[in-house]
Amino acid sequence: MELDYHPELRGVTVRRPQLKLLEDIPLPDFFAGNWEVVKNFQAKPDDLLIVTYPKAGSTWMQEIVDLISQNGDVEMCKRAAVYYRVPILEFFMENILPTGTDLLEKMASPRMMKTHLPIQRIPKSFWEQDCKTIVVARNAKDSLVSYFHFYHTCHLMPEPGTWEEFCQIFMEGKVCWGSWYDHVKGWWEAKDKHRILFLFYEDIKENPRREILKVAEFMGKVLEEDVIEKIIQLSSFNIMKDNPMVNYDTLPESVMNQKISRFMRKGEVGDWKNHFTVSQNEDFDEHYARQMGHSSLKFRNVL
Ligand code: PPS
Repeated sequence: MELDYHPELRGVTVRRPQLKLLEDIPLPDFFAGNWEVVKNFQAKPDDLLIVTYPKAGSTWMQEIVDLISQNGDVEMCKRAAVYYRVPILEFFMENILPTGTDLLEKMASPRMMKTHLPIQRIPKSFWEQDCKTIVVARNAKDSLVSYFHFYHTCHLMPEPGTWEEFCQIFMEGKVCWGSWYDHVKGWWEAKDKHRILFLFYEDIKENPRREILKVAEFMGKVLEEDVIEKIIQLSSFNIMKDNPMVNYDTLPESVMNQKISRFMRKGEVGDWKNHFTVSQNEDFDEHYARQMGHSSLKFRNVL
């Protein structure tokens, strides 16, 4: 049954956006209305920023950091939908959903927030304030597959086109938030210049305890053993998929049609093998080598 979490959205029709270049980043056109505010956003020294390219596990990390900061208190972490507890900095859909920067203005410190912006478009106050940043990167093929399904489900994304067309626009960086390749390389190169914890989705899947402990240490939190166990459980795919405060069941079907595909879809490593044909995979690998060949950023082999 659909939740009525946003009564203000009853009967509202959401039009799919066009892509619009904001500076050099393709974004849903409606984000343009708040772009200047985002650029001039005033970070505070104790802000914690989560960064991922779309579909790399940002919601997972939002839930992990909130669980850590609330000492694993499950009820506290159900106090609101995840996008209220850890707002999305650049999100803007005037008169339809709450604006990221407005939510952050009203939030008490220490604030936690997420963004999908590439390094060169992060508001400069984050660097001036030397804020801590957690980056999560996910291998390109699984990100692409997840993004394709999400484009279908989420009406705040443009039309996805066919699978072949989507693969093409993904490789060309003509999707929301731009090029996966530039995004991950940009953040990777910045990781030693700022207070950045760089994590991989595949590592969190492999050993959530190890990676959650890295996050807690980075946040300066010491956790009791039973709290660590609780956080591992509560942030697992199986628990999160049934938690309406993180699985986006709070949004009506007009925004997120989860009958098409669940937001918490599979949560696996290597699902791309169920989507790529042999020749698509060859083309993708060739393009990947051209884009990533010179980078020291290596994703684990997910074959
Ligand atoms: S978004 O729309 O960009 O904010 O999406 P994002 O949250 O970054 O990424 C969504 C994908 O992350 C998966 N996910 C998880 N995987 C494993 N464990 C947990 N707990 C978890 N939570 C979210 C989610 O299922 C999406 O991946 P796919 O491959 O589509 O399942």
